[in-house]
Amino acid sequence: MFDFSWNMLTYFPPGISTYSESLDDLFRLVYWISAAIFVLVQIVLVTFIFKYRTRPGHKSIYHHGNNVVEFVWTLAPTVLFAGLGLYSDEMWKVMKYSSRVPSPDVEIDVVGQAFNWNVRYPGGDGILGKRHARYRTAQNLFGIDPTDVHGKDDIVLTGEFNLPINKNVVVHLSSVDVLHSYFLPNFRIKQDAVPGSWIDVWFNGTKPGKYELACAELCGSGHYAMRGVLNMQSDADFATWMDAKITAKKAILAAQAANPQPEVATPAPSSAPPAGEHGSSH
Ligand SMILES: [Cu+2]
Repeated sequence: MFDFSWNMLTYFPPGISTYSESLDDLFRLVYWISAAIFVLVQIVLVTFIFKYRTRPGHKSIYHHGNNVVEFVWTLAPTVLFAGLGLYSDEMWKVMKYSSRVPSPDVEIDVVGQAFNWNVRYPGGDGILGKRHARYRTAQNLFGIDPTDVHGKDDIVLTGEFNLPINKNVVVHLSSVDVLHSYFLPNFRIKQDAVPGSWIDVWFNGTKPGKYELACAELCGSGHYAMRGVLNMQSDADFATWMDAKITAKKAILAAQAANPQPEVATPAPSSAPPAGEHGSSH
C-alpha cells in the first residue's frame, strides 16, 4: 500500500538514543521551514509569471536594484541560519565535543575494514589493552600491543555484537584501510571512520532490540554488504552474554598456555634454490 504522509519523520526508523528526540525535533523544524519557503517561492513565481505576462500595450520597465529588497533577502537568511545554528549548538556539543563525552559505563573499539565492522571488548579485566598501528596485522586488526597484559584477554568480534541499554557507551572508532562511516540509524549517529586516527563516539540506547549498523561511506565493491547487527540488551542479559565470551576466551588462553605454540618465524630460506631461479643473482 502507498503510505503517504506530510511528515517525513514517519519514514525514520524509531529513535532509541537519549539524544535522538532532540535531533528529530531539529530535523522537523528544518523540514517545515524548507517546506514553507518552497511554497512561498512557488506562489510568488506563479503570481509574477501571470502578472507580468506579455500583453499588448504593456511595456517592460527597467529596474536597477532595490536597496530595501536586497537588504531583506540578505538579512532573512542570515537570521534564519544563525538562529538554527544557535538552536542546534547544544545538540552538537552534547553529541560531538570530546570534552562532553560522558564517563563510559562500557568502552569498546570499533574498526572498519572493507567490508566488515570489527569490535573489541576489554575482556575479563575490564581494561582495553594498549594498541598501536605498528602491531597491526591481518590477525591483529586492532594493533593490540602483545607486551600489554591487559590486551591478552581482549575479545574481538566481527559483524554482530551486544551492548547494554541505559548505559553510556563510548566507541573509539577507526579504520584499517579506507574511509568508512559508522552509521547507527536508530541512534541518529553517523561518524566517519578514518584510517590513522581514533575518533570517539558515544551513545546511550534506551530500548532493547536488534539494530542495524551500516557503512555510510562508499568504500568499495562490497560497500553494500558492510553491515553489522547491534543487540541492545538488558543489563542482566548483557552480563550473561559477556560472561560467556569471557569464559570462552579464558579457555582459549588456558589451552594456549598448556600447549604453547612456537613463535611463528619467517621461514628460513631453503638451501637449494627452487627450480627456475638459477641465474637470478645478477
Ligand atoms: Cu565501508
